[in-house]
Amino acid sequence: MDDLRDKYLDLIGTAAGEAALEDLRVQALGKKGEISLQMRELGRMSPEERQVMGPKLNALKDEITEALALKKAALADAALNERLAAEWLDVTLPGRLRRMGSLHPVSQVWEECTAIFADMGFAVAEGPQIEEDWYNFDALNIPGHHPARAEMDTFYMHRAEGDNRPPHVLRTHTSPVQIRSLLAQGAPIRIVAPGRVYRADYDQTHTPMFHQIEGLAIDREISMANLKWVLEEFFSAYFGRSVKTRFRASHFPFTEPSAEVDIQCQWKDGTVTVGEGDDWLEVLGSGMVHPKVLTAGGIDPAQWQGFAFGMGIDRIAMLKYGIPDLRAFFESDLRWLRHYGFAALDMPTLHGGLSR
Ligand code: 2NL
Repeated sequence: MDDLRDKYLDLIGTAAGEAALEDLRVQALGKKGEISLQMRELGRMSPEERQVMGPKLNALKDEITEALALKKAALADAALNERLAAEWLDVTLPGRLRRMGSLHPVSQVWEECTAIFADMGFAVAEGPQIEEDWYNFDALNIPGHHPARAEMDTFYMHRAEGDNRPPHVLRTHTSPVQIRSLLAQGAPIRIVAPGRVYRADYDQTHTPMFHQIEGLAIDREISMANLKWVLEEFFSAYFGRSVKTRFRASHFPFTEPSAEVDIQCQWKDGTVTVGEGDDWLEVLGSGMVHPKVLTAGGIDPAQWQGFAFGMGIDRIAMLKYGIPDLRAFFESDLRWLRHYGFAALDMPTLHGGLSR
């Protein structure tokens, strides 16, 4: 009996895992286990013998049962410790730094502009970049023979040979968006149309693709005075200080009367600062919408009138952030973008500065 005890305690002590333990339990205490068989023998013993062997066998059974339970707990403990060691993780380590992307400066200025006009009640309108020439020219009182068509260096999308319909063009301004809005929703209307526009021109101040924001307000009694207020309000909000404006008589086919608008500025050490000094910088064209344009937009000029303006987004971005060369905007050079501080969530501070 002591042999049996030593044998099982030994085997349990060195068992490698739960499956081996279970085998041992069956081997010792299962229906046909060694100890169970011996207990069955008790029936054939004399009462005296049984009185000695019975308690001994029961004690042995209890001892092995407990040894099995203890070993099982020890194995589970060891397994847990092994997992804890293997899956160790330092949650206090700093994260891996990743450089964040950010909006392109032109996109930032685009959104600033639309937000300022939105505060004044202008909705944002968008439209196709490939236009029918009627929307880009005719509707804006620029007929086929008009020199403005040639002056605008238009990109034409040629039709197949023998297809004599008028050509599509890359829009040269966002005015066609406003014609489409007029035709779709009528008057009264207050919209701005920001977007990409195209003209075949390339030098330090011109790229074949650039960005424009146009504005349009049509109602019963809209006047140039409303135009002046809206623009002065816009420039003050955009440059973060009050900015004087100067309206100079001009000419556009789509407005009558027309005015070019200058903003107050100062040149010093080859850079320009907006909102101080007594120099002027031209930034915008504007006027009262021509009656023929209203008619093309399905609006009765005897009932309605209003103003329109057009402004280069890239140009006012250059002014605000002191960027001298327009071409760099569209070269996607990350060193240039970082140099001008256009990091994510990090709007550059106001200084205005454009090298002469
Ligand atoms: C410029 C001139 C201008 C407009 C754009 C416009 C649009 C409609 C009707 C009438 Cl639907 N006018 N747009 C008016 C005046 C000037 O832009 O030099 N922009 C940079």
